[in-house]
Amino acid sequence: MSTKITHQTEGSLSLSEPKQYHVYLLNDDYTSMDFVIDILIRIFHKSYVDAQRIMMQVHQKDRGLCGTYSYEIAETKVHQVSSLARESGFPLKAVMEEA
Ligand code: TYC
Repeated sequence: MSTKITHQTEGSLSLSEPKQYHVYLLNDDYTSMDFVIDILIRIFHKSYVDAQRIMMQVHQKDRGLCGTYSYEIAETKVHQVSSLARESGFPLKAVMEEA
């Protein structure tokens, strides 16, 4: 992802940081806790202890932050969660939101 160059009214250039996106896992009643922990380790590179903590937060509070990334990386993580969940027969979903 390249840094955006915007033109200002004075004609000078300013550099702005590319936007960042939070990726959250959503709770549901059917996905197993072990599968969610596995996703957090494999897709979001969490330790077992952090994965367990994030999974429990989603279970109790309905969503939990998994990481913050550029648009393309966040979108890829959301798709990876969907396809691994679908393959395993779970309805697990991830969503992204501008940070
Ligand atoms: N609520 C699920 C259960 O009781 C566990 C779960 C946790 C599901 C986190 C999704 O993102 C999730 N089996």
